[in-house]
Amino acid sequence: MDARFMDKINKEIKIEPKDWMPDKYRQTLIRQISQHAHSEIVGMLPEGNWITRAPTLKRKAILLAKVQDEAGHGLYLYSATETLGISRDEMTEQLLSGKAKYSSIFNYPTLTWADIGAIGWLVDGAAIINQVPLCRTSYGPYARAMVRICKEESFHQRQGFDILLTLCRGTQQQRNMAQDAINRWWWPSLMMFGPPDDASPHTAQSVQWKIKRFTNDELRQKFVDICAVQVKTLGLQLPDPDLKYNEQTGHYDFGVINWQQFWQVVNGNGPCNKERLEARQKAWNDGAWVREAAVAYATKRKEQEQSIAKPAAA
Ligand code: BYC
Repeated sequence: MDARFMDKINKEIKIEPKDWMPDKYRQTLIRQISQHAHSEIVGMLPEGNWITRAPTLKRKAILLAKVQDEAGHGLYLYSATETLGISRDEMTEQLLSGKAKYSSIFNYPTLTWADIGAIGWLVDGAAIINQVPLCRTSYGPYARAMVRICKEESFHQRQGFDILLTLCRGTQQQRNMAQDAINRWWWPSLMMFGPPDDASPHTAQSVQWKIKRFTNDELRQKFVDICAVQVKTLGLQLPDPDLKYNEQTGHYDFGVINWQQFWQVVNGNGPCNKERLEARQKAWNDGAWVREAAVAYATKRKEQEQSIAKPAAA
């Protein structure tokens, strides 16, 4: 069985829900896809914080649409995870108990409007670099969900860059705001790609199974190379004195990432971890009546259908 499975992986044949798969492959996918779904949903919180304070009606409508897109991404990803045999309730329980992680990036606060620009440019930009290869991931439902998600992410990235560009063409105070946001979001964005390859317990196996198509460090380097060029259009700087183009490698060298800070945030001690989980817990509690009503409605419908299918004997 294992050899047939690996043969399919090697031939780039997608694994589908009813196909045989090693239990560890299934568990890895449940872990990664559910954590990805949680990240989309928790990711709505820092941006949602600015919907009521967007500077114009147009910016408000765009931000509203973006945050709604993130909800949609979360829902496709929860559905893709359900095909692996875990329920939505179990996934939510894992998030709320702290067993399942969500992206470290969403544990930082959004202090000014420029943060919405920086999130779009850097956070969605990092998401695209990480997620475009996932359109070719070996598990069919995940790969197909990623195609649509990536299309929407590129719109998100463009809107973020547009916010920053507008600020940079404004007053000195606005340019300072944009620079300050980039200074705060740059290093956490690099951490989104996960720990360095030599400290990443899952990468080697996930690359072999073609769940991940590139390693964490490979994707991080791609991201740095792109941003180092794009920041010039803004006339701003990335907050890294060691950032420098390396003629020999053809890539940008960059400074040392504070991995201690990364693990602090991942392990629940970032600036907003508590607030984010409290918001999700509240949403879950407040939604209890909706879930109960949906179950009651479905039960009633089933009873009605059964009574139509089997009319009482005359
Ligand atoms: N934050 O062996 P590793 C978005 C954990 S949403 C927190 O490298 P793996 C967006 C990792 O889970 C962004 N935890 O793991 C949404 C593991 O712990 P567990 C989310 C992290 O899975 C709204 C441990 O560290 N994107 O883009 O091979 C608006 C060891 O790591 C992080 C995805 O989820 C982190 N940054 O690689 C805008 C994409 N990094 O699980 C944007 C799909 C690592 O053993 N996921 N950890 O307890 C992936 O590509 C991979 O799961 C990762 C990690 C590259 C993130």
